[in-house]
Amino acid sequence: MTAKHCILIGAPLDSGKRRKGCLMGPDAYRTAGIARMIEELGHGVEDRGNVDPGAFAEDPDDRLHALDETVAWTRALTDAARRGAAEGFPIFMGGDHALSLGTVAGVAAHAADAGRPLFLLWLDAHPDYHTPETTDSGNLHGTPVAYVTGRTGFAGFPPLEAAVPTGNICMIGLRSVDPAEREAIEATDMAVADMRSIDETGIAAPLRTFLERVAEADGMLHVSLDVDFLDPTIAPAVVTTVPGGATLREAHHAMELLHESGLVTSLDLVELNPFLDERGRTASLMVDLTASLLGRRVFDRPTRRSYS
Ligand code: 6HN
Ligand code: MN
Ligand code: MN
Ligand code: MN
Repeated sequence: MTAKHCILIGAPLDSGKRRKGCLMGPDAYRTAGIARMIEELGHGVEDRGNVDPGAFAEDPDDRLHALDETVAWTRALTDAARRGAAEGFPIFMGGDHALSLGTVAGVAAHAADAGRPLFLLWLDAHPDYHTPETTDSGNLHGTPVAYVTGRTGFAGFPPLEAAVPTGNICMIGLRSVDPAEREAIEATDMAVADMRSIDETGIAAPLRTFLERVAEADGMLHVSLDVDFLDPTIAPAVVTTVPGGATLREAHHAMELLHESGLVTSLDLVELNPFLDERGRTASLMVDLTASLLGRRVFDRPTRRSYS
């Protein structure tokens, strides 16, 4: 296994929706031992602390929730991600999914600097493909994929340095798609494996197909892992729970295939709301999944710690 230089970047962004708690995510991952786990797997690890979004205007509470705050985070995270991707393997500890407006934009800018295509694997119950114009909820955590693919409607957001082509995106785990998102997705060449198709083929088939394409293109690969990709019975600490999600083994299997591929170059851990957790089990599960992605094998797994 090639050792990575992992760079932990905290993104306590909580502006992408109304219900609070994701701001505690980075410290929950630290408490669950993410740095120690990475070291134990033989990688280097450096915790850069939390990103600061700088100044922003107070939310006037109009149709889009906390727009100015999310714009400020997008700017700050784009910079942090661009630098992090140039220096190692960044792991963005969220924070809600609005953080991916910045992390994916920054990683895409780095890939363009490096002259390599960026691919994006979206592991989520939701496609997060709304624009600020199509969202019904006004919650910007439902918009990052639209932003990073260069869709219009993002007035006020920083212009993208490099867009991710929709053909370089694979979404796995979908089971809650709004009508406007469905229509927009169907007009693209995005690869989509919803839970129905995972029932039919298993989770490995669509992932292997996608990874082959990334390898052929010598691409960089950003993985965005939303807690609600997982079934809420194993991962309760998230606001947007949707029944019928990935099982423990499906999720680990996906991470194991990602590790084996050697293709992943950056990772988002998003939507963890520690306020809703049960004895840290969701935070610990997200750390365990990250361990599988970084090379922990079934035979090497430690006996479960304190959560039941
Ligand atoms: N997430 N489609 C819904 C909305 O409000 O736009 C849910 C978004 C969920 C966001 O998964 O990060
Ligand atoms: Mn508001
Ligand atoms: Mn999401
Ligand atoms: Mn989601």
